[in-house]
Amino acid sequence: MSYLKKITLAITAAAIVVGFSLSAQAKEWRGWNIHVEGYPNTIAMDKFAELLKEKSGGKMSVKMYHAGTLGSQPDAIEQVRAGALEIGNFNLGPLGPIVPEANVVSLPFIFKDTEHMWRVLDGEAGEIINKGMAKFGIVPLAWYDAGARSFYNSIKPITKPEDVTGMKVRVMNNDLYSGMIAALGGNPSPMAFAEVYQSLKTNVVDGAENNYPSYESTGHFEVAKYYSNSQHLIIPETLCINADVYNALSAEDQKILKEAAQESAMLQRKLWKEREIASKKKVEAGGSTVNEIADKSGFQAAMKPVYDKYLADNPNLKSLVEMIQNTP
Ligand code: BDP
Repeated sequence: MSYLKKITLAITAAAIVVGFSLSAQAKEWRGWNIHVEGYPNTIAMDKFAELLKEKSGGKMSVKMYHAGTLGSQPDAIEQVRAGALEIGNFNLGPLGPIVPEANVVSLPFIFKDTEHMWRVLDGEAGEIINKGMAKFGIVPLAWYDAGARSFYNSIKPITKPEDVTGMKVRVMNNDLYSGMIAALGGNPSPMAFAEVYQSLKTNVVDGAENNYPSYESTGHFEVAKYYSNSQHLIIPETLCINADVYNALSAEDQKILKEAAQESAMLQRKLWKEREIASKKKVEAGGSTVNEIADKSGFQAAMKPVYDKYLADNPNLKSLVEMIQNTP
């Protein structure tokens, strides 16, 4: 073989190898997360990215953008739906206004406790919620724990529904939450998560509601000292992917993706339990007053208009509500 021919062959072979590996290597996805460094979700999402790369031999990879650097949650949900972002960790609260089935978890007191929520999500009701999300362009891969949300404010401990009367309370963007505050006689103020600290500090709002880890990680406990354990909402979070991206994957890659997500969720749930305890300790040490509400029946009874409105808007979802209520 002539020298020239050898060179030509070598170049052709190299080009084939380069071309092949370029086409096999998919583009790096982008993942949205609202939480800061060290938060259970942040650690679990980084773990997901690591596992995905490892299990797929580098074929699938995602770069995580934490602390809401890619924008607010309602915007990020739209971006994942549109495929401008591929991955997100979303609370089902802000997803609810888009996906009626997913909104069922935002009915106050629908879950008895977190264990009840897992049983529901692992059963038929969970399937209905999953399918609901897929219809709107989002494929859920695994569930993260977000504990229970309770009220906190800068005025006084809340022990009965009337204590909320007249209070201006920040809620996530979802009519069910505005209805919930209104049903207690308060003034709901829907607002992005990132704006809550300043609004509490400057008394634009009197209070808000969240779980211990978020009350602590955001510093809200520094500016709203009364945390009252109402536990009125137990809302799961989903680690999810854009549906078109998911559907374009091979069955094998979909399996790898789900495995990585499940493993990350197991880690998140373990870290969550630890963080709930640590955050409660931290806010108490920081001067917050935590009170229990032994009898929540007044709060529960006050939620009737919220349920009535949801069922009037979604008559077809009555059976889903009952399915959850009847899940032991
Ligand atoms: C936190 C959720 C986060 C929400 C936030 C909020 O993890 O997704 O954005 O509450 O209240 O508990 O906006």
